[in-house]
Amino acid sequence: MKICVIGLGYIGLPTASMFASAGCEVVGVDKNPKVIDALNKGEIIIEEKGLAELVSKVVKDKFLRGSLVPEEADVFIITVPTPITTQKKADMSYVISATESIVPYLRKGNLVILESTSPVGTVDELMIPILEKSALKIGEELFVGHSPERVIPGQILKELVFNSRLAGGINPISSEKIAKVYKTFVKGEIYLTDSRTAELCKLAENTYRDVNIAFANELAKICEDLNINVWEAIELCNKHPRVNIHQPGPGVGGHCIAVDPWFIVEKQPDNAKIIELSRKTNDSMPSFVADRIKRILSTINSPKVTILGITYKPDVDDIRESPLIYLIDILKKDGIKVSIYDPHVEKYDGNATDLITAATGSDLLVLGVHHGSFKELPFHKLAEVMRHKNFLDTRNFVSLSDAKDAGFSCYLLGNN
Ligand code: SAJ
Repeated sequence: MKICVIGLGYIGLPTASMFASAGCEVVGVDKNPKVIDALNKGEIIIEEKGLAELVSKVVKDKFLRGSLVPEEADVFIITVPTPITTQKKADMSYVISATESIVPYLRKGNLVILESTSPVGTVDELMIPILEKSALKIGEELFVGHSPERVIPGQILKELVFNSRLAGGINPISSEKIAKVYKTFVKGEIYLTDSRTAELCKLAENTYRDVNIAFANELAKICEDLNINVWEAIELCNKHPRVNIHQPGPGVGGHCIAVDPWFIVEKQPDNAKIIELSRKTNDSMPSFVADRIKRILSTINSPKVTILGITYKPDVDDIRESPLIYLIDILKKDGIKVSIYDPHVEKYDGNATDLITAATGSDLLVLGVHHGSFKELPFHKLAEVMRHKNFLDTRNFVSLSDAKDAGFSCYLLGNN
């Protein structure tokens, strides 16, 4: 089976590689010549556990190759970005151009699968009219559907194989064909449904998480006011066999949880009230943390803050939609000097080369991201270089006793 994968990002490249490792002939298509050049040398330009070795093998064994343009194939899989605009609307331009790019190569019996997370109606209302330009009968000569991924960065290769998946066709035969294609490497259950249901499920899965994080963040605000430690309260609530309150934090980042709920709000603004309010609650956390920082520094002239971690979640290099970037902007706009240290991020303006350099002359250390390497911070060394010894943990991650032993005044998000 020959497969053409359009879009070689965090999802497209691992997916293309999994099909290639299952023995399919795979052409990976991307507009970025750097991605294609690297791929055809068997190299990658994104960070994901195990991917470099896999890509190098399947390219060497000639199961996977890169191309700037599509080719005829049995199956076309679209894994391009679906970003959000500043007006919180879905930017479908990449899906539209990817769909248009494959039309000249479509042949009778082909299957087109959209993997990109998309608003409900993308397959039947947006893609089908474009695919009809192939003059193939949709659902009879050309089969189409949506099969969203459920993988988490850092675990992608394992979860691509073992997570269950939806096969959402525009008609039952399309769903069957989608399921058959993924069965080449997926060991998880594959559930048949229609394209609109599959589109909604992907969005609902991530929205479920965003709403529950918003509940935790709202509890953090309530507990600060009631002089309760929210982390202790949530831990005790979760002893209940049917309660699973999520974790508060400085906000919700990434190109999934922070984005997908807006795709539902856009289509259903009158019904998606809890969903919209949850998004706004999570997006309020950077300024909530900034207010706490300003209270801590209120007696210090021209204060300097050091932010530890700027990625959207721990132990990744991805800063997309990171709440810490928003927090840094708010602090800088308020005239507060900010230094940054994140060992997972190679290139970011102001990212210090090491922790002590970042903390030198600082009045407050803020733990923004709970990277494993921040679990044991050298508080005694930090105390020697900082101007004031204040520490704010926004993730309840670091043992505050170590900081207190070194003479730090300690603060915790969600605790007064
Ligand atoms: N976060 C919290 N509190 C929590 C959990 C997460 O503040 O209790 C924050 C994180 O710090 C991060 C954001 O939320 O900023 C998102 O984190 P995440 O752990 O949800 O990670 P993602 O976005 O990489 O992965 C999610 C997953 N979706 C679900 O768990 C329902 C993953 O399975 C999806 O495949 C992925 O989105 C996606 O690509 O859609």
